[in-house]
Amino acid sequence: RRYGLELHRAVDEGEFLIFYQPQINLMSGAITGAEALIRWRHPERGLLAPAAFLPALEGGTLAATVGSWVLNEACGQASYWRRNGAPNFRIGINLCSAQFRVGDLATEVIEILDRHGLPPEALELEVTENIVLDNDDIVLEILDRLHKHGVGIAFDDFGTGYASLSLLKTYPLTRIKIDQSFVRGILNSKRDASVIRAILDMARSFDLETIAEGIETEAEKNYLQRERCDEGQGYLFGKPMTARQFEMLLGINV
Ligand code: G
Ligand code: G
Ligand code: MN
Ligand code: NA
Repeated sequence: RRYGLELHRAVDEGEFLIFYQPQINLMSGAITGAEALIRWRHPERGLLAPAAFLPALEGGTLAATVGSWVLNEACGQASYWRRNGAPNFRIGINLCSAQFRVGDLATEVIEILDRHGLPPEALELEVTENIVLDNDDIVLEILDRLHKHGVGIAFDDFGTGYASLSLLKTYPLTRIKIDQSFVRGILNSKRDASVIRAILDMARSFDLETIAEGIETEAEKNYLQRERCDEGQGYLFGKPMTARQFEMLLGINV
């Protein structure tokens, strides 16, 4: 199904919203932050996940417009939570290729941080291999600037691409997000367990933080904890949820 025209209306009418999925320190169990995940409250079709509409945005300036909205909205929310009971809260925000090609992303991000009084270390931008390979030079320049400013840069879906290793030495990364496909196999597949161990070893030697995605069971959590993965994200800790639901999880009364 194609949503081209409807997406313009969705932007104009404010039909997008953000869900938040908790990220947990695997040693202490404390919530360290959340990943912001966009949803579309479609007037007839109900709540849509990104897979149903993000592909239709690909490449267009509309993708950059929606991306800017997410940045501003999620940074505002994070700043609010930091001022109301979660002082160390960190927000993870996914970027898309179009955002690197339209306007000046680094300046925009810095302005958004200033606007909300959010310190740069409270923001972690998530980039995938696709983004990096699409636009190389510009992407590197923008990420370098943001990294120097103090913003975190996470390599999303790590391990699923082709060029992960060479990108690690080139890009100013601060964290690796281990893809959930490896976590899924942890307990049954020696190979997946080996992949996870290799990624964690490598992350340590590059001085990068780590987070494992898609943790669904206590056993998966325990395994990753033993392997000294820093953080975890997944249904075991919480599904993506509304800001109101997330506030209850944080235990803040607002
Ligand atoms: O929960 P989930 O179905 O929300 O997310 C599906 C995919 O959509 C993930 O790969 C995620 O990276 C992507 N995604 C979710 N929100 C955003 C967003 O705001 N911007 C971009 N570029 N991708 C997003
Ligand atoms: O940006 P990214 O592709 O990593 O977005 C995370 C995606 O993974 C979202 O679609 C989110 O809903 C999904 N997700 C998060 N935790 C879990 C989990 O524990 N199990 C499964 N199957 N999916 C998850
Ligand atoms: Mn992500
Ligand atoms: Na991911």
